[in-house]
Amino acid sequence: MSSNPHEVARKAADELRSRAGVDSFDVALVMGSGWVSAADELGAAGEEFPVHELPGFLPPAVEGHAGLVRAVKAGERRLLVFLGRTHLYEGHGTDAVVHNVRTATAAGASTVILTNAAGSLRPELRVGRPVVIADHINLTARSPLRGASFVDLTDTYSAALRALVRDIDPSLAEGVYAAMPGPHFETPAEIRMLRALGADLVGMSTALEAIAAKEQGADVLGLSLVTNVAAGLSDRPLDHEEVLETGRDAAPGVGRLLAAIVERL
Ligand code: 6GU
Repeated sequence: MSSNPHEVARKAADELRSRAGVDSFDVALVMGSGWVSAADELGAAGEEFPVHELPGFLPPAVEGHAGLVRAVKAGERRLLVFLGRTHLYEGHGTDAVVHNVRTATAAGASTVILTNAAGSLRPELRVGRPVVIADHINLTARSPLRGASFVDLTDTYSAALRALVRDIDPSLAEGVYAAMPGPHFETPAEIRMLRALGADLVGMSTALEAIAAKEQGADVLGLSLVTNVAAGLSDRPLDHEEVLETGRDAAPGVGRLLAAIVERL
């Protein structure tokens, strides 16, 4: 992205609001691998179109990342739902990765819900279950911020939103998400390292978007769907198809959870 990325995000937000016929959005949701069909549970879908029609967005690269943006009305709440995201491993840099969040906050969203597919590092975090992200370890060696933007990441994943989710479903576990650059999965030795570092989940997204959302003053909720057990912790080989399949099976349940969360915001 050549010009100021925040400027491009404001342009994208303006075009989005005008196409959706909405003055301002309240909540943004980013639906990661395995979460896309869960979006259908959120409420009445309004305008929907390929996100790359907006300034600054790239065409999708990976199967299962639909690359659509949808306006949804859920009661009084205006939701902005991204079906798919740009990942760092696509090679377009951090501005491309967080352009969704910057566009959403520029369009008024003060709550950002980030969802993803993750590998589990703990036996209690079972395949097919959503896990509330308590914190992250950003191992991408990148930041979406530039210059003297010393954002406090103490409460990156809002304690209030985490409490709300666990009030809705007290059986949900919480975990620390390790963000890796990908696109390969980890070696068993790297998974042992991540466990030693205090991670419970591993994936290739979310952390940079959460940082960008905090820079804009938004409250962030992170939810991982455990789609597989990480390398060396099970006999099963890892593949992207397994990730998508688990997501499809879990979609109605996690969709109802999201709908319940949005209703109570
Ligand atoms: Cl095991 N690793 C990473 N980096 N991303 C994942 C994953 C594992 N499982 C789902 N996404």
